[in-house]
Amino acid sequence: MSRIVMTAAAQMGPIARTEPRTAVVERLMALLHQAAARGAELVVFPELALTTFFPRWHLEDANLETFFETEMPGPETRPLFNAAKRLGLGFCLGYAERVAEAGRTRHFNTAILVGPDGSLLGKYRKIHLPGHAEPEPWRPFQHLEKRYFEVGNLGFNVFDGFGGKVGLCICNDRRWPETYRVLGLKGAEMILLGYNTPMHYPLAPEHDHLQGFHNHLCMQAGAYQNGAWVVGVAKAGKEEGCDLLGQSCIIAPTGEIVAQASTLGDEVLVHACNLDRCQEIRANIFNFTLHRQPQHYGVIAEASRGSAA
Ligand code: CDT
Repeated sequence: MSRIVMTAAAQMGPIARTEPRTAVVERLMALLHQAAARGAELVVFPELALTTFFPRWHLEDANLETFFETEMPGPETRPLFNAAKRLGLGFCLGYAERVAEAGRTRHFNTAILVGPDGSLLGKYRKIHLPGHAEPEPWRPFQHLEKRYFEVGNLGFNVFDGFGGKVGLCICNDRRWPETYRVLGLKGAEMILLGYNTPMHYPLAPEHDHLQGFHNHLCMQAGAYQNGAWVVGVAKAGKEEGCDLLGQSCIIAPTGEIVAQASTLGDEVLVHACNLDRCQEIRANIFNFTLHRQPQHYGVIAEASRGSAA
């Protein structure tokens, strides 16, 4: 019998800076219900799905901290967990995490994987943080992830769930082949990720028209080269004056897009992902055991290489 995971990509339209968490959670629950009505068992939400994409502003401490969650679920997010459990749905949710750890307060850009029974199956803290640490007033908007978050300290991990092996990563991670390869080497059959991708890239505006192409290029390559399903889910649309890419999609292990969003708003895509299809790639063209030549790959993990701009 095939291992089918009915998977929903739950794209979100913009979230206003003033939109309360409770209103956002209502939207997430509406998406959950749509996904359940279409037979989903796993729902993937975007990166930082509970608030507007706040790294676009230089914020002082008191304002900044309002965007972080200190417990998950907390009072505002518990209804989402309860609804998912009632519907028998698992989900992947991105949020800003503030935690007391190693004797200090730490901030991470985090995603969790929750099982259909409400149990926490896995947690990931974003490793590739894009943007800059100091405010750069020349930009039309900031991208201060390097200021607001620490590099994730949990590594790239694969979790048992939904009858298979599920890997997590977040947004900018999807552009790096190392992300998929580490997850692939750990056996990921499905890689879930959310993103907030501005259409305008201030450092190379001549590439703005390629945002959609680069989005699919890297995720399709990651899926194919590692024989894994990839589910990429956007927060899309014009958010506080900033245009964010849509194009949420579900990609088969062959690299083919099998479902894609057609709007920039709240929208659900559902696909029956057969985890056994990973073997079409993993047992053949990318049979890691037979064909990898890691003795020639050492430079990839050398910290001193390529670190200078
Ligand atoms: N959220 C996030 O990681 N966004 C980045 C924007 C890159 S430009 C600073 C992305 O890779 O889509």
